[in-house]
Amino acid sequence: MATKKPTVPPVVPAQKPGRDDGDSVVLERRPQKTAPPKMYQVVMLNDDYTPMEFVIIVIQEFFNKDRETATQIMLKIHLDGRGVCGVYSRDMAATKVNQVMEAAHQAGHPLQCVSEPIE
Ligand code: TYC
Repeated sequence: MATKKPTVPPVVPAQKPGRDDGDSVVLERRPQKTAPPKMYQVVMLNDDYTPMEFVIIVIQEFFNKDRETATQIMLKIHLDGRGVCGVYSRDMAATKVNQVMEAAHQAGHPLQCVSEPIE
């Protein structure tokens, strides 16, 4: 029975990475592997029924704003229809949305809140 001689893989001559034949160093541009994490803004929406005071307290409590800032954000939402309460990682933004929606639901208010990727 004829056995086939195992073939030897071709030997590629080793090359020092990053050097060409001369003295110069060759820098290779590599595509970036990890993109910076996408950030999400938590946007609160206006409605005709949720009391202003409730919105101010929610913004203070869940977005760590002082009363003055929370009042300004609430008024912006009231006037423009929507306003950004904070910017977070995707998970943290989702948590904030859930916290706000849960608090509004518990209190019987129709307050709505969404998260949106930025850029
Ligand atoms: N428009 C509401 C009112 O007049 C107040 C309000 C502000 C409701 C912001 C929701 O996200 C909101 N009582």
